Amino acid sequence: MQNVLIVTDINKDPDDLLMLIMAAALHKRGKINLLGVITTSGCDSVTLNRAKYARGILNALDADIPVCAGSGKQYESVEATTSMNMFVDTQEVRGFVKEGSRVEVKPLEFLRRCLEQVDDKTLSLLCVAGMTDVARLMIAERQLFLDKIEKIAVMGGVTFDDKDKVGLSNAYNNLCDFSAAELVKGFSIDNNIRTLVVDREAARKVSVDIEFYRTLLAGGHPVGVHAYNVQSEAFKEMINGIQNGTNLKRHTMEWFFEKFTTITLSDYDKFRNADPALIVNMVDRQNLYDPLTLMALVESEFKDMFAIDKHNNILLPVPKQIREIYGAFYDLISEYLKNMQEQKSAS
Ligand SMILES: [Ca+2]
Repeated sequence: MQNVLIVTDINKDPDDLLMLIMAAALHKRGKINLLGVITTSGCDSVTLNRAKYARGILNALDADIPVCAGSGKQYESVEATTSMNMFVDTQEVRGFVKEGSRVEVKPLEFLRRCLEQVDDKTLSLLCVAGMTDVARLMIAERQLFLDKIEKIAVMGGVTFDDKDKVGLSNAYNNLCDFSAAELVKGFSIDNNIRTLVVDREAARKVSVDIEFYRTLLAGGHPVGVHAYNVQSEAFKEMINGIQNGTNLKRHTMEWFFEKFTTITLSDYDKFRNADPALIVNMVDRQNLYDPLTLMALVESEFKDMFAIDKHNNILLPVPKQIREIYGAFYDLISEYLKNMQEQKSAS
């Protein structure tokens, strides 16, 4: 069985949340053995809140998985620090945080224990967040890491120069801690670790629409309802920012429609004062990012759905069977939540 350890920065965007639901579903179906979850990005109090939140979500999913808060880190860029230290604390999130109060706080100890409990070369590492703790583990427990880790999947991005030398793109997860990302990349290449990198272009090939979230909302499971709310709040906030001019300059209404919908308009100005909820309803193209990276990692289940490019020892999975990927994603998450909700109402 494939043992899986997850590094996530859950909170704010819905894709870490969907990835976590999917991981719990795969774990419950016996497709993977989810060993643990570690939360990174931001100062100590933020990684701790993320950990409690993840633990609360897993509790609500009836998945008793150990969770640990990763090392807090101050980042060089002020902008990065500000955005990473933001923990969106809605009433719903606070409820999950409260439910998930029992988490661990010593990341290196936690990771070491996860590695020690598995057979050699059976552990897969999913990195869908900054890589501070993974880099620290590579340094502190080099041999243990090499003995136990079978492969790594990263949501990020790499570049290749004309000699095929690997560099890092400006993907968010790289920027979170660039030196850690450099170290992880170099270590994986030097030691021939099977490394799968899912980049933005690949992630763009599979997207979800508002219907998916409506299904979760209608299913009534608290985590499904929460996923719906997280995504609509995140979009509403983005639209508010565009309408009030507080977002990045390049984030215009036209940008929003181009990125998140298949709709092209001749005039975007008419949405300048529109109700954000109305615009959210038009979203039909939201990329899968983190869940897609998990699927690329669980090759026993999903390998045939991807085409894999190989460049200087780095594997670049690109969605090939788009409809099948979306179908598997949709079924795993909605069926799992639906079954749980039905069992709950029956008892
Ligand atoms: Ca993430």
